[in-house]
Amino acid sequence: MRRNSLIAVLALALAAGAAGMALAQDGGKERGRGMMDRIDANKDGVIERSEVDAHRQAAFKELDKDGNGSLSFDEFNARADRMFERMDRDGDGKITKEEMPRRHGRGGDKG
Ligand SMILES: [Ca+2]
Ligand SMILES: [Ca+2]
Repeated sequence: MRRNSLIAVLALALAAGAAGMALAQDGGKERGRGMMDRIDANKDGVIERSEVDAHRQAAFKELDKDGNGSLSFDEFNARADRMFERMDRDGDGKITKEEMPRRHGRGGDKG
């Protein structure tokens, strides 16, 4: 299942990139806001270090289904599968260019 793990890595890289972009970019306000709402636990409109840490821990905990403090391939992959399903909006099992999350600007192909 080599291809699956590649997809998992790609999907996670994409998600991480998208999240970073949403936070960094003014244009992505809508997306950034959703993200911010999730992280901004006390809803004061400011994201503190502790909130980021808590969010990260919660995200890890959610992935770590058996709670052993580390992620197995299956645990890691479950996340990628969900991400894939979310991206594959028409559910045909393929992600087309149109279904790909938009990257910043045009031709911004860094990373
Ligand atoms: Ca685990
Ligand atoms: Ca599709």
